[in-house]
Order: sequence, then structure tokens, then C-alpha cells
Amino acid sequence: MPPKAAKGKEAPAERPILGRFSSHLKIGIVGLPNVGKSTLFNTLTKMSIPAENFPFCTIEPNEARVNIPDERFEWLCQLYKPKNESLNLKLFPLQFLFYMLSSVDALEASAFLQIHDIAGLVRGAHQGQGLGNNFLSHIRAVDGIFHVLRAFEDPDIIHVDDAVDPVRDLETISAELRLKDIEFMEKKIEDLEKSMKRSNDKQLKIEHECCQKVKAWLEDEKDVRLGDWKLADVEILNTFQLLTAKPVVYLVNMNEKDYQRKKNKFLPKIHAWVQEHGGEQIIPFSCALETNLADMPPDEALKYCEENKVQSALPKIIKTGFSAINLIYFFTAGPDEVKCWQIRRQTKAPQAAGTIHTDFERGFICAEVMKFEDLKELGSESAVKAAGKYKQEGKTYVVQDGDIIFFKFNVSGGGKK
Ligand SMILES: Nc1nc2c(ncn2[C@@H]2O[C@H](COP(=O)(O)OP(=O)(O)OP(=O)(O)O)[C@@H](O)[C@H]2O)c(=O)[nH]1
Ligand SMILES: [Mg+2]
Repeated sequence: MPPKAAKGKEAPAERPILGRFSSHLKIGIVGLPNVGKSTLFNTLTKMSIPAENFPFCTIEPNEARVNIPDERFEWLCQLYKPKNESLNLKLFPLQFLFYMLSSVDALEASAFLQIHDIAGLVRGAHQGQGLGNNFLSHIRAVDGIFHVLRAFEDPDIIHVDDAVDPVRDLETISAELRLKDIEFMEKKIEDLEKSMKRSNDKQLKIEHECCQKVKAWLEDEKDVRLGDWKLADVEILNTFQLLTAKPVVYLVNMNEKDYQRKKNKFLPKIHAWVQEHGGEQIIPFSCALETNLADMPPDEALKYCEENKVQSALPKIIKTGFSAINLIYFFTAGPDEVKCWQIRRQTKAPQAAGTIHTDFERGFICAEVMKFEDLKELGSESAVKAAGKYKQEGKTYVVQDGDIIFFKFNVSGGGKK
């Protein structure tokens, strides 16, 4: 047995992540009809899609990309002054950087969140009610969920279950997703049992045991993402794309006054429910305020926010969603270009290099890495080097958010850097 001290030195292994291993991940906006999903989507993307007082006005999932506001990216552009002039944005307060970013073409260089606006779901959806299975398949295709809750009262806006009650709505949606997952697991178990009659493959037995465990967990009214699964289970689960395995961020839509005073009569109950069901992040926002701000020119919006002591919640929503689906990004920075490259958390250096070019991954030699914080503190690349904080990392290095990386690679016959 190895000595205990040696064991203690090892960094604790990060928990395996549930979900697709890809840098092209998406988040879906989910909730009951008429809670403000499309209105949120519109303000996030400034695209105009129908948002009417009529349940199911979103029939097909709508999709858009929004840039991730980041002061670090901005700071790097100031330092390197990349040739591409359009990247030299002026320093703006973060929430307005977002407005700037969404209107500048060059922002292919910044990281982005891909968002789908999904049609509203109603009780019984797993059995085909409302848009039923159709909409559930749209949720299956995304990697995380913005769960929008209605906490605003307005007699003119129909609620499918008559009265405004976000905790009941939370129960409705989470039950639908869970019921659909149970149905999926039952079918899977049935298929596995058929295969097991024909074959003695050990893997089938392992999968069968895993499925039984997951089904029992769901029947216990627990979501799959909240389980403490072993790596072998996660590998099996990741072939299923279960609805309750996806990370959730709760977005609570309230009127502007409640949002401004940070008080809403439903909020404590929502908070208590979420704490009991996994404790994921809750972000209050106001569709009414965001719509107003989106309709104003940036300077007027800034003035409005200062005068009314409010801030747009959109930058926080975008950043939280990005992080919730386990995306991070690293930078490449130089006189030609400053660029963010998004990858999934736990990606190793060669695969991160592969997001830039497959040759970088194929011929990977090493990654020269400095931390954004070190560069910011010391002021220049040479100062970072002089301080011994410019590191060469190998194939097993797990890239961290905010790393500034220069990859060295060599494809056969090349010898290039
Ligand atoms: N008073 C008030 N009305 C809102 C607010 N947010 C959205 N609405 C209105 O509610 C109605 C429905 O909004 P949508 O954004 O289309 O709702 P949805 O959740 O996308 O609905 P479905 O696509 O049908 O599932 C529209 O008339 C919006 O203007 C809000 O914060 N306050
Ligand atoms: Mg909609």
C-alpha cells in the first residue's frame, strides 16, 4: 500500500462530467408556455421572432449565438493591439460591453453561447400533450437548460394552469422531464434484456445494472444530474442524452419593480424548492426591463440603468449558461489577432490545440502557457517569462479557463512552430 502522505499530494480527480464531450455545446430555453422564453431569447439575440400572448407561438426551435462578454478579452486586445482594428474596442462597463459585442462583426474572435428557444411544454407532454414528444426531442438535442419561470403577474397574459405559481410550474416541468427519462430507461432495459437472451456479453449485464440503478433513482423523483455516478456509469449515461442529466440554470422572470428592489413574493419559495432539488443557480431577471433596454441606443440604456439603479441581467445569464454547460475558453494572443477558443472543461492540451487546427493536435509538441492573471499583474509577456511564470506543458496538461496559450507542433516534414 502506498504511504498515506504520497496519496494526499495528488490533486483530487475532477468528477467525470455528464454530457457530450464537444466544444460545440448548446443551451435550450425551457419552461411552460407564455412565461417569457421567446421574449428573453429576443433580447438575448436581438433577433425578432414571434413573441405573442398565445401559447406555443414558438413551433420550431429557434437558434442563435450570443457572444460572451469578457473584460479579459478586451484587456488583451488593448495590450496586443491586434491588426484587426475592429477588435480594439473601447473599455465599457461590462454590461455595455455586451451590447457592443453583439453588434461588432469581428466577434468571431470572442467565445459564444449557442441558444435554442424551445416551445413551451405542458403537463402530460411526455404522453404527447401540447407539442409533446416533439418538444422533448428538442430538449434532448441541447446540453443544458435555461429553465424560465414566470413570477410576474399580469391578468392579460394567459397562464396555461390559470394562476401564477412558479413552484407548481417547477414541479410540472421537472416531473415531465423525469417521466420521459423513466420511459426511455424502461425501453432501454427491455432492449437490453432481449439482447441478453441472445448473448452472454458482459457489457450488456453492466449496462443493464446501470440502467436499473438509474431508473430506480428517477422513480425516487430524483434527477439524473444530481446522482453521484461512477465513471463507468457516466460513460454509459453519456450515450443516452437523458433530459434530467442536463445542467439547469433557473431564470426567474419578474416585473421591473420587483427586479429592481430584489424582492418578489414567489422568490423565497422558488429558492427553497431549488435548494431541495439540487441547489443550482437561480438568476432573477425582468423580461420587461430587458426589452426596454434592448430597444434603446446603448448610451440611453446606460443612462436609464444609472438613473434607476438597475442592471441588465443578460451578461450574467449568458456567462452562467456558458459555464453551466461546462464550457471554458483559452486565449491565443499576438500582434495579428487575439482570439478565444472554447472547449469543454477537462480538455487536455492536444485536444485544445485541435480546436485551432487538426495539425496542431496531430503534431502537438507542447503548450506554452501563461495565466491571464499573471500577464495582467506583470504587464507583459517578457515580465511573465522573467518571473518564471511562462510554463511549458505537455500532453496531459488540462487546459484551464483564461490560459493564454502558444502551441508548438510539428507535422511530418514540417518542423514548424
Ligand atoms: N407583463 C409581462 N409580460 C410579459 C413578460 N415577459 C413576457 N411577457 C408577455 O408574455 C407573452 C408571452 O411571451 P413569450 O416570450 O412569447 O412566451 P414563451 O414562453 O416564449 O411562450 P411559448 O413560446 O408559447 O411557450 C407575450 O405577450 C409577452 O409580451 C413580463 O416580464 N411581463
Ligand atoms: Mg416562445
